[in-house]
Amino acid sequence: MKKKQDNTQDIVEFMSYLNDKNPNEPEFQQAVKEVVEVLIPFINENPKYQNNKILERMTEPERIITFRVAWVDDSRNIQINRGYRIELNSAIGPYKGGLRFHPSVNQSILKFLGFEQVLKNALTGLPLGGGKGGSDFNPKEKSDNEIMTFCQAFMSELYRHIGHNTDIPAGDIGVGSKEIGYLFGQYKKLKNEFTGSLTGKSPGWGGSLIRTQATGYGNIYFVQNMLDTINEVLDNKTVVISGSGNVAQYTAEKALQSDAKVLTMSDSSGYIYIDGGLTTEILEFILDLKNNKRGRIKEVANKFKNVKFFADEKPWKVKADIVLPCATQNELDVEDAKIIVSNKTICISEGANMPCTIDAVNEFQKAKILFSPGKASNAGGVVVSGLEMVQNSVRYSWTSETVEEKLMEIMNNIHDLCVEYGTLKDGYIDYVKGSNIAGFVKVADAMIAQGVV
Ligand code: NDP
Ligand code: 2IT
Repeated sequence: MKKKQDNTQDIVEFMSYLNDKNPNEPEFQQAVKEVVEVLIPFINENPKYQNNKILERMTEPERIITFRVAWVDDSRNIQINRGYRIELNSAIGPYKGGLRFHPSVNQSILKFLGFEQVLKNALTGLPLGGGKGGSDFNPKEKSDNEIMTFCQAFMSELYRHIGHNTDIPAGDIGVGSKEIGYLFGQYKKLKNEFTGSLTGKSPGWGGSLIRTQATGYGNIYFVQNMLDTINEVLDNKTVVISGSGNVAQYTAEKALQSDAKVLTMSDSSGYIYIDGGLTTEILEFILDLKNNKRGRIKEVANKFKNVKFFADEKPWKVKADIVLPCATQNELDVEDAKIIVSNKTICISEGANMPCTIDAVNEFQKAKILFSPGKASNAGGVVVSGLEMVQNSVRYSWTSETVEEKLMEIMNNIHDLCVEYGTLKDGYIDYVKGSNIAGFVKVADAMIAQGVV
C-alpha cells in the first residue's frame, strides 16, 4: 500500500487498497469502511499499530475454507450447495462465530460478518477469536429430513476444520437449535468425541441456559444502559422491531418484560403493526409460528383483530421512541433514517449485524440520537456462547440466574467501554467509535505481542 511521507495512514488510500484486494465484496468493504473511519485517526495517534500493519493484517482472514456440499433431497434429486468457514482472527482465542444458512450467503457477506465478529468478541472480554461460516442453502420449504440431510453433509467436511480448541461455530440466520442439533450429532459421530465443538446446543445435552434468549436480552440491557445516559427508561416507551427470528423474538420478550410497548415485528414478506402493543399471548403465537411451524408473519394478523399486516413493507415509518432493527444487513437506509429522525426517535440499537447503512448511521449521529452498532448491542449471543464453552470445559451447567447475571454484567462492561473510548467533547457518546477502538486495541495488542504470524 502506498504510504504517505509522514507514515500516517489515510482513509481514502486504505479503502482503495482494500477495495482493490477484495473486489466484488461490497458488504465486506462496507463493514471495513465503517470501522476504519474511526480507527485510522486513532492509529495515526498510536503509530505502533501502523508500524505493525495491524489493519492490513486484520482485514486479511487467517484462513478461508470453501467446500462442496452435495446431498439428496426428498425427491431423490441431487442438490449442490457451497459451504464456507472463514477464520478471521485467532489473536485472543479460538475462532468463534455463527453459521448462516440463507440463499444470499457468499464470501463477501461472511467476511463482513467475521470481521465484525472479531471486534465484537474482543469487546466481551472473553478469550474468543472471530470467524463466520455457512452456506447458500435455503432452509425455507425444506422438510425436516432435508434439513438433517443437509446439516450432515455440511458437517461431513466442516468437522475436520473445527474443534473446541480451534474453531467453535454457533447459529445465525437460518441456523437455530434444531440445525445445531443435527450438526453436533454428525460432528460427534465423525470425531467420536463429546466436546463443546459448537455452541447453541440444547441445555439437555451440553447447551447453556439463556443462550436462546441471549442476543435479544442483551440488546435490551444495552438499550437500558444507553437510555440511562440521557436519564430515560424503557418503561412506557414505544418500540419498533424488525424481524421475527431469534434475535427479534427475545428482544421483544425482554422489551415486554421491561414494560415497553412493542408496535411492530416483521419477516421478509412484510411487517405487522400491533395496535395497543405486543402482549404475551401474541408473542407466544409468534414464537410457535416461527419456531415450530415455520409460518409467515401475516398469519399473526389473521389471528388477532388488533394486528394489521403490511405486505412487502418495512416498519420504519411507524413512529416510535426506540427502533431496534433485528433482521438482516442493510435493511435500514438513509431515507428510512431521515424518517426515524423526523419521528423524534431517541434511540436506535442494532440487534442484527450491520442493519443500518453507513449513510443511515451518519444521519443518526448528525442528529445526536443514541445509536449503537451491532458489535456492541448484539454481543449477548456470543457472550453466552462463551459462557457455554466455559461450562462445557468443566462439564458443568450453571442456573439460568447465574448465566443471566453474567450476561448482564458483560453487557454493562461493553457499554462502559463504549463510553470510555467513544465520549466526544460535547458529551455525545459515539458508540461506533467507542466499540471499534475498544475492540481493536485488545486484538491489535495481542497481535503485536505474538509477532508476525
Ligand atoms: P433468524 O433466522 O432466526 O431470523 C431472521 C429474521 O430476519 C427472520 O424474521 C427473517 O425473515 C428476517 N430476514 C432474514 N433475511 C432477510 C432479508 N434478506 N430481508 C428481510 N428479512 C430478512 O436469524 P437471527 O434472528 O438469529 O439473526 C438476525 C440477525 O441478528 C442477523 O443479522 C444475525 O447475524 C444477527 N445476530 C444473530 C445472533 C444470534 O445469536 N442468533 C447473534 C448476534 C447477531 P424470513 O423468515 O422471512 O426470512
Ligand atoms: O453474530 C453473532 O454474534 C452470532 N451469530 C453468534 C455467534 C456465536 O458464536 O454465538
